This record gives sequence, structure tokens and C-alpha cells, in this order.
Amino acid sequence: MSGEIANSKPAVEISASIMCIDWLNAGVQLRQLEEMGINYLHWDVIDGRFAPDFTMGSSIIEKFRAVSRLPSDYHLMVEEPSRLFDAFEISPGDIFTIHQECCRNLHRDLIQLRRKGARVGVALSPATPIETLDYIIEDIDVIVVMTVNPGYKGQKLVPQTLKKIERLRKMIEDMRLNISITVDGNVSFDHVPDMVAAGANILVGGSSGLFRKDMSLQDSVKRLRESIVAGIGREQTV
Ligand code: S6P
Ligand code: MG
Repeated sequence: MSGEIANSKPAVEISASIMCIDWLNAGVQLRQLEEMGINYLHWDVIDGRFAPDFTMGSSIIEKFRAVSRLPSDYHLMVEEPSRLFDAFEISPGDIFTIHQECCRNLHRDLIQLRRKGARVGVALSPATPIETLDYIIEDIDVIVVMTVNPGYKGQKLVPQTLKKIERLRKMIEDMRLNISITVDGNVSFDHVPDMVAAGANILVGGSSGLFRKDMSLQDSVKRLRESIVAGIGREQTV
């Protein structure tokens, strides 16, 4: 099964937020994600300083990567992420995202990551304006719009971030750039149509859209895909 739903705009892909997986059933769920054509495994790495709590490090991520063919979508929510670049395996096709708010020298960090072979991403927390990308946008492949504050799963959407996605997509189109917009946080069936209509083309599936307690993974993927189709079919109304 194809993992992409396309129209004239970029194909919409799903990235599975592994911090939300059913850990005691992780091997089974990993196989299911592959069978259903999920596009990426999303790795949230948190340092307890930039963002609260701790998630997973390279040893756990490597265990999954060793048995999966899915590309990685690293999301580092850590201060001075360049300290950790060598800790993670990067293969062609992997995305590696760092936060604008965390870098002493964002441009240098992005160059370093690109040399390691990653598609490079910059994440913006809800309060960070898109203008911070003005002098860097031509050097990135992916922009991650955080629709919740970095840290915990199960948070509520910060609604003004939908407008941010829309403005970013317009900026990207006006500049004729080829940049994906990832949306991360409370990517639920209700919010996906607005997110897609606003211009997001990679959706991070977490506890509200993918790893739900009230339905199987198969059912949640089906519902997510229906919500994507609803968003593609809609004019930009947010
Ligand atoms: C949050 C992290 C996210 C979460 C995901 C949770 O800091 O970057 O990737 O894992 O957003 O999803 P949900 O549906 O529980 O908000
Ligand atoms: Mg994330």
C-alpha cells in the first residue's frame, strides 16, 4: 500500500511518533506501521532542559532501526544539539531536525548535519515567529511547526499555529522552494483537515491521531487518511 496521498501539492506523509508507541507491544506495532505504509519513524529526543521530561536516546533508536526499513525522522528537543550529532546513525533519506531556539549557530549546525547526509529540518516552538527563518530558509529541507509546546504527548493544540503553517506554505511557494512542512502536536482526526489545508505535508502521528487507546492502529491510520483527504479537498480556510 502506498503511504502517500497526493494531489498537485506535495504528497502528505505520516511520521509515527515512537514516544507514543505501546512500549510493551512495540515490535508488533512496528511491523504494523510498516505494513500500513507509514512513511517515517519519528524520534523525539528530549534533554529535560529545553523541554521537560526525558524520552529516548540512541541505544533504543538503534534497536528499532536495526529491524526496520523505515526512514528516521529525528526531532531533537535539546540545548546545543550539535553536541549529539555523532550519537545518531543517519542514512540517506533520514530527516534530522533541530530547534531554532536551541542553537548557538543554526547555520553552522545545519551545514554539519547536511554533511552527514541528512535532510535537514528546523523546528519552531509555538511562540517562535517564522521570520527567524528569513536568512536560513534556502538551506533547509523541512520545517517542523510545533502545534504544542515541546515536551509531553497528549497536549492541546495551540490554535494560532495553524495560521503559522499557512503563512509558511505561502512563503515557500512565493520563493519557489521545495520544503516540507511537518506538523507536530495534537495531530488528531479533527485537526488534520485544517493542518493539511493550511499546507502541512508531513503529519506526526502521536497519542491523539495514531497510537490511540480506543482503536487499533489499522483503524487510526484509516481515519487519519480520511482526514488527510478531507484537508486536501478543502480550500484554505484557517
Ligand atoms: C512533543 C513531541 C511530539 C509528540 C507528539 C505527541 O514534544 O515533539 O512528537 O510525541 O506530538 O502527539 P500527541 O497526539 O500526543 O500530541
Ligand atoms: Mg516530535
